[in-house]
Amino acid sequence: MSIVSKSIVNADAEARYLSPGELDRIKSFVTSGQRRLQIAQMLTDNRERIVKQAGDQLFQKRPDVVSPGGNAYGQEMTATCLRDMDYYLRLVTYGIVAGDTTPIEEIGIVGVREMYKSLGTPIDAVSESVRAMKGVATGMMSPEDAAEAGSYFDYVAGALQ
Ligand SMILES: CCC1=C(C)/C(=C/C2=NC(=C\c3[nH]c(/C=C4\NC(=O)[C@H](C)[C@H]4CC)c(C)c3CCC(=O)O)/C(CCC(=O)O)=C2C)NC1=O
Repeated sequence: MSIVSKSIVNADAEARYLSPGELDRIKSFVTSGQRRLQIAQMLTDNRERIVKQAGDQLFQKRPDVVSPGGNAYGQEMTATCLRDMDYYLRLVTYGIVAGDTTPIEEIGIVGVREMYKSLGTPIDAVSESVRAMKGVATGMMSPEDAAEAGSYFDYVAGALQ
């Protein structure tokens, strides 16, 4: 849910008008809208490059995951690993557009620990891959955009630790 829908649901549950604090938060959401959409667009346009470069960094840092016996060993598994990274980059763009981590949480965080455990995927390495994507992606942005986008990568990386 975006901050707008969330504020309305909360206010209506108490049959009240939006509070000054809620209106303030909605105002900053609206005024940052153009910038957030541009960031999401930029990440979307550069998704292949971001995933590829961050994947290379991950496999250099964690050669175990692509070595025999590793969870991402072999062409097919490595491709699946990169696909998961692309999933998380996509979810980060959802969060940036919504101005809220709830869509990321609902689609990609709830239950994911158990899932990766059952697959034998080292979740700390998935978290590392998200940090690597943050580095590559924010390196292509202004400091202001990097701070905005970075917080969503941090949210995912933190949730996967
Ligand atoms: C959008 C929400 C969403 C997520 C997050 C998601 C993840 C997801 N990753 C999977 C597998 C996998 N995920 C990985 C990923 C990795 N292995 C490693 O060692 C690396 C650390 C890491 C890459 C960074 C691998 C290798 C598999 C295949 C494991 C297997 O089949 O044994 C699977 C099992 C089914 C499949 O292979 O597609 C799911 C459901 N699916 C979703 O719909």
